[in-house]
Amino acid sequence: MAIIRRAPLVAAVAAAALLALTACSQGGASTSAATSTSAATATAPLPSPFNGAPVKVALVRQSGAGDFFEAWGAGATAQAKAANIDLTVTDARNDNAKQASDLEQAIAAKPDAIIVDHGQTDTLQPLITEAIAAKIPVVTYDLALTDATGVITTSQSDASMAQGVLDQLVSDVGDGAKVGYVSATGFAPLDARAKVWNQVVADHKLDVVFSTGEVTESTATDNIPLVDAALKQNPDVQAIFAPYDEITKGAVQAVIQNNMQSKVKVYGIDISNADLQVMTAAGSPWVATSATDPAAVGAGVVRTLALQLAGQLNATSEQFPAVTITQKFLSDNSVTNVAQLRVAEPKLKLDTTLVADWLPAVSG
Ligand code: SR1
Repeated sequence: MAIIRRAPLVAAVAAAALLALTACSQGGASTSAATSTSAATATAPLPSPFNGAPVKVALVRQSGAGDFFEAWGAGATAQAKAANIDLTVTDARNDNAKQASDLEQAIAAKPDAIIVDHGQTDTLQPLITEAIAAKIPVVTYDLALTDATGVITTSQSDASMAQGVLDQLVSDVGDGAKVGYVSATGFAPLDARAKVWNQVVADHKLDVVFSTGEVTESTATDNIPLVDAALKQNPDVQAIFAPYDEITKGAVQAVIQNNMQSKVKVYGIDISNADLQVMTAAGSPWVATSATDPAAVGAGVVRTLALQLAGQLNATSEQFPAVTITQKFLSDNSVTNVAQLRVAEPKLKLDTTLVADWLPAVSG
């Protein structure tokens, strides 16, 4: 009886998870991750240096693959277009040596500015110092630097993101619960989230029964066997913290294929159309996430640069705020895609953040 009753749920959630994994494992453009953006109307003319020939900006990315990075890139590209920026994008596909070489070439081309999206401190710091010495303005996103002199740094509010979703985890499963952790080290946002995780584990005496995870060019798919093995060794685990949506999707799929979705809750970070399909599928173990709208963040990073070049930025560091979203919130507000989520949570649009009358936020 139990098996017959649960079968449609298993099928529904498994289908959603598999659809999401398929969407993100193909690389390149993904229909489920794609975010359409449109430019809001400026109410003042573009100031210098944007009121002449297009301003040349190099965007040097560690990876553009996966829902978050595709939507972020779409937002950055749309905002650049609206500000008369000619954006040249390189994607190192997680090859850190290639990202360093991309940055070297970008510096040699003497652009008006450079944006560096993610990357490893040791390979990129010397080149960023070189760019600053060459008087090329640099804005970073999600990159830890040992010397940020002259650099504008940006990120999401990673600590509050992790705190928000972990508060939900503790509220759901209680102090002392058996928990699993799926993440990777050496990525600035994941390292920032790990600090909060370690503190919450200590404060609430959580029993961490496994820690695993990796970031690759097929992160969702590659984490399934890791979490699958961890679940088989720790069938009493109650909750998993998997703080990057590609990893979250892998963890969810592993829970489903072990038929453990009624007893293991998954807590993630980030949101996309594909993620929402997984979260809202009947019986899904992914119960909460903390997220920004990645398209709005990509656009916000470009606006940070534009304001800096126009002499209108008053800070050297910007953090984009996130919201914590539960399955219940999605269900109560009938949200099944990012467009509906922006309506239910307008803060995600970031349309009053880092804007000017000549530089409105592009809207999703
Ligand atoms: C590999 S680092 C992945 C994270 O970076 C982005 O900022 C997203 O939030 C994602 O979780």
